[in-house]
Amino acid sequence: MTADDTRSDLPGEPSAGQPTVEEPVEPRPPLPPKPDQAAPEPVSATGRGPQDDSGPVRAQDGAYLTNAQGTRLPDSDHSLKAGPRGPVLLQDHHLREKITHFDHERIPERVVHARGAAAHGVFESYGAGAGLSKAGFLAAGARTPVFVRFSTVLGSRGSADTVRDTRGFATKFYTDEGVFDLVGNNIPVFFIQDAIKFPDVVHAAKPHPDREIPQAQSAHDTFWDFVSLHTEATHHTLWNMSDRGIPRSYRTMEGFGIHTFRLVAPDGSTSLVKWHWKPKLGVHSLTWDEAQLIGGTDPDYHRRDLYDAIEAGAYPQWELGVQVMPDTPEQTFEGIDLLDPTKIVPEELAPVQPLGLMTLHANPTNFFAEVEQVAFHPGHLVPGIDITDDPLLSGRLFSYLDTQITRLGGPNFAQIPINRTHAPVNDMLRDGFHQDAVHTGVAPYKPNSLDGGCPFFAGADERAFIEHPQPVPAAKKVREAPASFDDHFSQARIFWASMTPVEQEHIINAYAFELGKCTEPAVRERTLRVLARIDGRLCAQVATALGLPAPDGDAADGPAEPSPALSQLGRDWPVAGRTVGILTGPDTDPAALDAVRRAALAADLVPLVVAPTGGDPAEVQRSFATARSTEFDAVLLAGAPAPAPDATPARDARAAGPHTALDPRLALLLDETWRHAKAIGGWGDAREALTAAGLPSDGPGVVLGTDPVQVLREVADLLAGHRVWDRFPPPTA
Ligand code: HDE
Repeated sequence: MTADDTRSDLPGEPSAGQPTVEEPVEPRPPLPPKPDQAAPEPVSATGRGPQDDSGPVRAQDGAYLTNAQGTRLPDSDHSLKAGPRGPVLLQDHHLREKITHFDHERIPERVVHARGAAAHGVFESYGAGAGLSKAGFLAAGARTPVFVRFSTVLGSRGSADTVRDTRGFATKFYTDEGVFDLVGNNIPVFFIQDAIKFPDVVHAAKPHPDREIPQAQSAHDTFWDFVSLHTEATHHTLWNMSDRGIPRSYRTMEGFGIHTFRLVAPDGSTSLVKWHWKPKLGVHSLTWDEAQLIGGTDPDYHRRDLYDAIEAGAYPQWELGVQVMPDTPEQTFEGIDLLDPTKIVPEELAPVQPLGLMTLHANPTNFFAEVEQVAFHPGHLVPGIDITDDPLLSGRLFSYLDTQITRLGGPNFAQIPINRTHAPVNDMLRDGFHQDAVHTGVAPYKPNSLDGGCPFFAGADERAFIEHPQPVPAAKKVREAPASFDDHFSQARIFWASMTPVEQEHIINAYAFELGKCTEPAVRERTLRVLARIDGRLCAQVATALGLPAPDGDAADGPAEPSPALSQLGRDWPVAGRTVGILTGPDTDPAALDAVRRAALAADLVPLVVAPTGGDPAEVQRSFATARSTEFDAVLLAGAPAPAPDATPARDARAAGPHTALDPRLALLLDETWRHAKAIGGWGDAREALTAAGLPSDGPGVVLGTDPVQVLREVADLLAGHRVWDRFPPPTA
């Protein structure tokens, strides 16, 4: 063998006849961002921005590799050495710059909400809020750029998306009057009523400090120890144990501002409001089993779903709405204390009034620059939107600014491109770490005469933010909560009473799982006593699952009035954006496949063709090696999919019948699709394939026919209800 023969076996070396994949050698400028990925135009305090030809500040520029000072480099692969086999020289300033920068690439992750994904979009106002608030972005026809970050709360940056947890839903509106941040969650109530308890609840929910276990979940002793002792957490914990704790997608999550805010109208009148985001796709969740599978097979599930939908042009949309309550001195509504963040106002008492539509249409161009560095703050307010005295909100107004100073390395994080307001800034704030601005003038103070008195104060007529002069009742300083905050159970009971039987069953299973993971008997028993205050059956069934006696009696006071808006079931939702896996095999009729794909696209569904092996990505999007049922909202068996390779053994005894050798990956996919109560359609030999997989071809949610497009239509009708809920076993009494 010659030396040349050996070279052709090296990794990366093409062998004869194969296409060559080589690093390009001709200098050329970096690729520009795709047109639909443009970040909001930055207008910096330095004045540098899109009006300059220089492009975004500190972006990569020019065709040649340089050091950080812009000096071109001939090599970046070898350290400077005393001879090819000699020691590396300390004088290698290029090596030091490269490694030192790398050493400092990571910034502290967020103390909560570390794991997230985000997108750019636009908010278009209907004008319906113009009479409620003087905020310019709520005026009729106003279009405002937004950036939205979704997140889990407990896990660290690398944790899985589908854990049981609350989700963050934080929106930055780049309005003409300054930035407005609506920093909400997907659950409308919170664990605590006073910010001073936040470190307690977070310490309890985070992994145990000795073992750093478990990651990203509440199923452990310290969490349940805290929430069983601190019963104001009961309502939020119940929401977490419901299907809301495992959303199907960020696109199918509601968002809530939680606290009551005060809107100030152009005429100075005020109202108390609660913010809501309503997803156009409806509110859907995963099943627990799906969430577990995805945690292993695709931990980036939610992040990927958001990214892919936007790339595909299926832009997610939410309507922003408010529940409007009169601003009375008591700040209560129908007996509900509006300053208590553990309480909702049922939508049946105060309907959500739609104010505008948000569309997310562009993915971030750089995850670190945008998603990691974005800094939200409930105190970023604009004229027309003010706070109330909710004690949880007051603490947040302190916390967010404080945490950004550590996380983003100093007080100048508002200058980071993603955080820059689109309104002119003249703030007299100076210097500090990471100061990017070169301020002119000599008098960064007021009053001054040396800079001509600039900048000037604005009045209400010049759109200044002026705090609403809310009267403060004469009172003594106390460390106390009002008596109304003592009610920890009535709304948990409303939530439980509003769930359908299958949703209640999921809640029971969730408590049984979480408490089953607790090892301290006192924690389990105390939690059962809390559950008894919500509902006797809930308590008894969780107790049975744990092998414990249920505490005596249901101590709750009277039946609760359900709020139907709290249930995710029983409604038809749009099917746009839902994924349909089309399972094909060599015998699938291409004409039928083409017709179904077209019909699916016409219905705004996302068809994904799955074939035994991959293929041209335009034709086949998934192979049996990579596809899992969890990716699809429904599946179609396209004729005779996957007659198994001869060598493939039958899955098990159930795989009898014409398809004795049904591909085991297909059999597993069908089994999971069935188990997760998703619609299954098919034509041709689909019935045989189902039988071979051990599934009833006449069961609920199975649509078989001869016309593939008609089958798709019927499957789409089932998708409107999200799942085939009849497949879940009826709850035991
Ligand atoms: Fe947060 N929260 N929070 N929080 N929160 C943070 O700020 C805090 C609370 C929420 O995508 C932190 O920048 C306190 C309620 C979201 O970047 C921190 C209290 C709600 C995000 C912080 C609360 C939220 C955060 C951590 C109790 C729903 C992610 C990193 C008084 C209305 C924002 C950061 C993003 C993030 C403090 C309670 C929502 C430490 C002290 C209630 C969506 O500042």
